[in-house]
Amino acid sequence: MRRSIKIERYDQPAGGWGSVKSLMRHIPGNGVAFSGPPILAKQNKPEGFSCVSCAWAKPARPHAAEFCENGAKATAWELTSSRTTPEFFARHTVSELLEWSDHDLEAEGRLTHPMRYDPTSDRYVPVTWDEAFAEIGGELRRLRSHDPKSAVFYTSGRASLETSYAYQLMARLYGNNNLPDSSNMCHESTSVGLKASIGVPVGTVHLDDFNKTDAIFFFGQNVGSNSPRMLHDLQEASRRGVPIVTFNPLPERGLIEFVNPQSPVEMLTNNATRISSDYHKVRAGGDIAAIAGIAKALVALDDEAKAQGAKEVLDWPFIEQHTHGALEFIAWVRDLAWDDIERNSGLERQGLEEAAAVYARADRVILIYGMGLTQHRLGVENVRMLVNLALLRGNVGKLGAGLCPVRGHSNVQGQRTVGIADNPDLVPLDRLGEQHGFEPPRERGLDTIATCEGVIDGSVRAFIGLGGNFVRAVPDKSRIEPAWRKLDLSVQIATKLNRSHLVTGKTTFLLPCLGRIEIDRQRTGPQAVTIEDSLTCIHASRGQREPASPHLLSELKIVAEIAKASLPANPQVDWDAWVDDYSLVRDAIEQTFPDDFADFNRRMWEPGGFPRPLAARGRVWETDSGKANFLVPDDLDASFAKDAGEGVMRLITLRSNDQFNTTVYGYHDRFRGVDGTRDVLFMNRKDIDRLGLRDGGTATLVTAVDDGSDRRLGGLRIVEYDIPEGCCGAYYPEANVLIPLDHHARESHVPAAKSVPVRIEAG
Ligand SMILES: Nc1nc2c(c(=O)[nH]1)N[C@H]1C(S)=C(S)[C@@H](COP(=O)(O)OP(=O)(O)OC[C@H]3O[C@@H](n4cnc5c(=O)[nH]c(N)nc54)[C@H](O)[C@@H]3O)O[C@H]1N2
Ligand SMILES: Nc1nc2c(c(=O)[nH]1)N[C@H]1C(S)=C(S)[C@@H](COP(=O)(O)OP(=O)(O)OC[C@H]3O[C@@H](n4cnc5c(=O)[nH]c(N)nc54)[C@H](O)[C@@H]3O)O[C@H]1N2
Ligand SMILES: [Mo]
Repeated sequence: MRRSIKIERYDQPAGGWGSVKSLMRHIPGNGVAFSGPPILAKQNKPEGFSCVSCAWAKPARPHAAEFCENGAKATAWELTSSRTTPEFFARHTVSELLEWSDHDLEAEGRLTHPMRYDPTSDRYVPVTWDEAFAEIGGELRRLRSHDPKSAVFYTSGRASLETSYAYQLMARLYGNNNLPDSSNMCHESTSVGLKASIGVPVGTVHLDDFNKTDAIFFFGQNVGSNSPRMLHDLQEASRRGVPIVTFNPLPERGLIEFVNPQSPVEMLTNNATRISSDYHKVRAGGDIAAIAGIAKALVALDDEAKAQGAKEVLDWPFIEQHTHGALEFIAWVRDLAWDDIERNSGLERQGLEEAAAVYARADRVILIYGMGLTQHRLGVENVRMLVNLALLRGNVGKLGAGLCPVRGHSNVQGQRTVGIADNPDLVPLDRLGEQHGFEPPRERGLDTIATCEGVIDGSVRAFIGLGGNFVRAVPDKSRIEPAWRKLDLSVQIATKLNRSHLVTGKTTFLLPCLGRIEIDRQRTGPQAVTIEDSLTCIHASRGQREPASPHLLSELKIVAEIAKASLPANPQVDWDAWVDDYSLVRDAIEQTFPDDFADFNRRMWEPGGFPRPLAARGRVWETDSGKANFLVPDDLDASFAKDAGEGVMRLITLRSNDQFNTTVYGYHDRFRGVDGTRDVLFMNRKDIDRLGLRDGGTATLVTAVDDGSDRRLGGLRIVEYDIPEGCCGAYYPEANVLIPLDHHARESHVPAAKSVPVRIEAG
């Protein structure tokens, strides 16, 4: 379908009438069975359902409408009245569907029947659930007898704690820790980085801290599109006069100003609240240098204060009592040259000194971050560097202060909490084994990158996907897709059709499941599930809508049936009882993780959720040194583009305001002024001129890596944009073809999606 394209600078606040208009495009008339208010009124409420979009906290005292533009879009997308039926699959071959866009595939609506791929007709054909489970079980049993490590169990971060717990148990009973999940492409740099620095793999901030903070430092997260409900917390902080100091290469509207669409007064007067008080357009990959500059300026302020007999700027009592490695870190910072800091960060000394002055004046600082830090070669070091900054003034384990990684999928953090981890050290395997009567595998499993490598080299034979769009979300499409076709078994548990379902293996099943908004009826009645939000609070969620099709099964039921069909009988795991009554799974979770889940079945109903205990909040450091660690990075530049040579640009892969990961709701990136297309390349005016290109002209991106693969993405319309020189931006997942598989964060293996080295060719 041809769409008319409009590119126009957008300078309205986030929220406001723009969000209402954007929402209306996705509600009635659009094939959406959506009686707006009644269902939305239950969103993120104690007795309602947890939003299927982002993981931001759900307050104990919710607003009348506790949803945002994008949360409402996600709800509408799941509740669509369109259906992807067996008749649809009869009309279209898989080869034909492979030519469809991500948007058009999912826009066909909810999957209704279990389907099996038939290579002879190149079509999906209906299959009964019993046949599907029997065949999947047979194939998994056969593979297990050769090599129990040849199957992989992927999760996208949406499945509930109950399903996730059952799923990790299935993988371990099968005989491996091959549990990659979407966080391997996302906040794994956080899990690795924070664990080494402060002894917990998650953020330390609770919602209440926002009311007490004196300053917020905000790195590489696009709140306006990706966690809009957080804008309420930022707005309240801003109104109290709290400075918000932002580091982001792009002028993201949600980080600039906000009109609360739920406030009639603000809407009528268009009275916007400023969000960022200072905005530093750091170069992609330049955060280590930027933070080093702030730290250097803080050390200088501390020296000055000492010389004048004034109050010290660094929190020395905290540093001495609670940290390790401070002196080495401070010595490293002192030795850095401002020239190097400026060149690597793309920022000027004066701006960094001003940021340091704001930081020094505030007693309690919250440090927020997202993919702009984690998706780099030095993504883990980026996270540690932010911790170093926090530790200099004791901003961990103090009311109103702490680290706040903003998680992606609504339960991605919780999945890790209940054992979805390729690293078995993170799971109490002894207890798990004793509880369920087996000897858990101890060898490290495959993460997302290792899974891709295993698919390419043929050692991975089977892939089970609990949600998500693996093939589309990972790097290096041109290498992954052909290799995928050699898999013996590909099983995709999903709500909507996507590209991963079309890149088939030798045997391929597409199994449709209930979404979280739907009523999940089992033998003991409708079931509730639980999820953990970004701020480590665990909530109940109860489905509200009739299922999209009578043939759907719950995710837990599907996992249980696959487990029963593929594993040897085990009298200590009663899968059927778990499916009948999910509270029994919660009892099992409580038994495996007694500290986190004490009294789980009762506390899940607490308004606002119940927080997991976090040692670092109480300044107990579960690290190697027993202290919070200052860790010195070995490079100021976090990116792969560092040594890529003359003329190489840093490509930032971006989400639009009209997508949730690979789910493309539409073609309108309102905040960046792009309408009708996703095939754009954001460039700085000077780079456009220097390369002899033209605003509105067409360009091809070519990955600047000489490894024998030609990676390119053409047909992009050049859009002049306020982006640092030497950086450019294009949308994910389209740009994933450009990312080499081995370009990932060194320690966490998160693909380095925020500064891909590219050359730009005209045409
Ligand atoms: N509506 C909606 N909500 C979502 C999602 C969605 O796709 N749509 N996705 C969900 C998921 S899974 C996740 S992980 C989160 C993702 O949410 P974010 O963490 O916000 O991820 P991105 O949208 O990739 O944007 C990262 C931001 O980092 C900036 N950036 C890029 N490179 C750098 C850098 O080197 N340094 C700094 N300081 N900044 C940089 C970019 O300009 C951008 O503003 O959102 C979740 N919520
Ligand atoms: N270049 C680049 N690549 C990236 C990123 C980037 O910023 N740049 N971001 C990365 C990040 S942060 C992430 S998290 C990954 C995302 O990777 P994934 O989590 O694998 O992908 P999603 O797009 O979230 O998955 C969407 C699909 O999930 C299915 N689904 C939706 N709801 C449900 C449900 O309730 N149950 C089940 N079973 N299925 C459901 C639907 O079929 C839908 O098509 O992508 C990563 N890839
Ligand atoms: Mo994510």
